[in-house]
This record gives sequence, structure tokens and C-alpha cells, in this order.
Amino acid sequence: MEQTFIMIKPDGVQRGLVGDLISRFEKRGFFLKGLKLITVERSFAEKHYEDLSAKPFFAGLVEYIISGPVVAMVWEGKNIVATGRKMIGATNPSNAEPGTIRADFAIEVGRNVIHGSDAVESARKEIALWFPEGLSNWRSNLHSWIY
Ligand code: 3AN
Repeated sequence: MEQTFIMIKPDGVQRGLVGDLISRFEKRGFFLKGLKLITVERSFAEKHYEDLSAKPFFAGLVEYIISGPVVAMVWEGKNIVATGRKMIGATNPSNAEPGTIRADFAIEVGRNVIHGSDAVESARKEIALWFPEGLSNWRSNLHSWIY
């Protein structure tokens, strides 16, 4: 089953959006596989965003991500990488389609609330980086009253 890495960024945590954002993924039918509230070190944030290290906004992006706790998550389900990106909306909230997370909650590209892996391969790398301890396997053990 496909998995993706989703991170609620410091602005999403500080604005009290965590519950709403988790709810959107649950209600869509995806399964939560990993979850933690964590404040990361600068070197870790630089590693997460290493593909963007040449961008002029890189230093500000790293400062933003380390400015407070983030909610790191792994979600699982059919086509979750692409569907998760659609649910999140365009990088610049001004271009995000109505009903997407960034259209509903953000106006600044530099404070766009949430991250989602952009491809299955980057999801695999990001999950390994953020969850070296591994993920919960709770779905293999569902109660019989869940169907
Ligand atoms: P996305 O998060 O939609 O995959 P990326 O990977 O291009 O977009 O950019 C990663 C993060 O870098 C964005 N979520 C945003 O916080 C920041 N970012 C991207 N473009 C800009 C920009 N032009 N100015 C400031 N920050 C930016």
C-alpha cells in the first residue's frame, strides 16, 4: 500500500489547525501510520529540504521549519502521494484551488501550513529520514467489528 510523508509546519501547529488537517486525511479514507510532534535541529531541516538548497528562500525556509514544533506523519492508502498533494494544493496558496488545505488556510508561500511528499520515491526517503524507528502496523490487527 502506498505511503506518504505529511508534515504540519510550525504555523499550522501554532494556529491550532492540527485536528482539522488530520481529520481531512482520516475522512478521505487514509490510514495514519505514524505521528509525532517534534522540533527539529537545523541540520535535520537542511537534510529534509536538501533538494532546495540552491534556492534563494532556502535559509528562510529552514528558519521557519525549526522555529517551533511540527507534526510529522505517515499516511497510507491508494494513490496517497498524488491525492495528498491535491488535498494540500499549490505551493503558493494564491494559486491553490478552493477547498484545498492551502487555499482554505494560507496566503503566504513561505507560511503554507503543510508539507506532502511530491513523489513515491521522495516519500520513501522522507519517511526513512523522519521515522527511522519504523511505523505502526496496527492495520494488520484490526478488530473484527471494523470492516
Ligand atoms: P511544496 O511544499 O508544494 O512541495 P516545494 O517543495 O517547491 O513546494 O517547496 C518547499 C517549501 O519551500 C514550500 N512548502 C514553501 O514553504 C517553501 N517555498 C517554496 N517556494 C517558495 C518561495 N518562492 N518563497 C518562499 N518559500 C518558498
